[in-house]
Amino acid sequence: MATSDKPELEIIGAPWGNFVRTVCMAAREKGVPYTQTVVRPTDPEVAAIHPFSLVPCARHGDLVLFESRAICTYIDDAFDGPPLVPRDARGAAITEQWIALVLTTIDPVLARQYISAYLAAPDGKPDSATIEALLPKMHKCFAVLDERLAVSRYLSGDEFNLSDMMLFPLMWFMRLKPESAAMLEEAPHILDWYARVAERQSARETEPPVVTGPAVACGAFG
Ligand SMILES: N[C@@H](CCC(=O)N[C@@H](CS)C(=O)NCC(=O)O)C(=O)O
Repeated sequence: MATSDKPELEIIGAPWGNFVRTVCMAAREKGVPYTQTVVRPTDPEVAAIHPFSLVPCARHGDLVLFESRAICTYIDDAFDGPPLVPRDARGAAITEQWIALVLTTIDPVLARQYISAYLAAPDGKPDSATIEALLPKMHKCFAVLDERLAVSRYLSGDEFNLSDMMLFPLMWFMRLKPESAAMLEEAPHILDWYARVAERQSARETEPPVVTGPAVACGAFG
């Protein structure tokens, strides 16, 4: 490893955070050892790094980073190991296209709005009008992904890459709530892709522990 003389990478955030898991998968796929500091986004340590107090954050030597895409770029470029994104212009652009779509359009609907509605509900039962209002946007996300994965083995083409790592932890959450689980059941190509990715060592080794009740809310987002 080119940076073996450097300190170990530290990833900050709990295993339930979907983008925390993305970064952990990226490190494992790259073959980069890391330690994970399990703290909530509300922890002062996170607030001191991320201007909006979000995880993941990371440290490597004197480098301190926030934002999952930036951390993955660093993991990919600073260490030896298999590339996480294609090195050719065409493959890289297609990969960035899907990463951007997950980060800017799919995650905001499925995680920040839908899953957060469940986590914010004191009894775990969100207001039905809130969920109803989200359903069309959620259907659109599932339709776009299922259509893509019908013609492409992985999100960006024939090979597994960082775009799949961006999406996979989010889809793990989709299995846990009723409306999203029902949409997944009607998305056979997403399901096939999910099964393929779930078999990877990086996915198996980052599977969040199963917990119930408020701990889920604490671990996942708050
Ligand atoms: N754009 C950020 C998003 C990070 C993000 O949304 N993190 C969630 C957990 S996966 C979080 O910290 N949520 C806490 C909150 O919203 O208060 C990234 O890609 O790193």
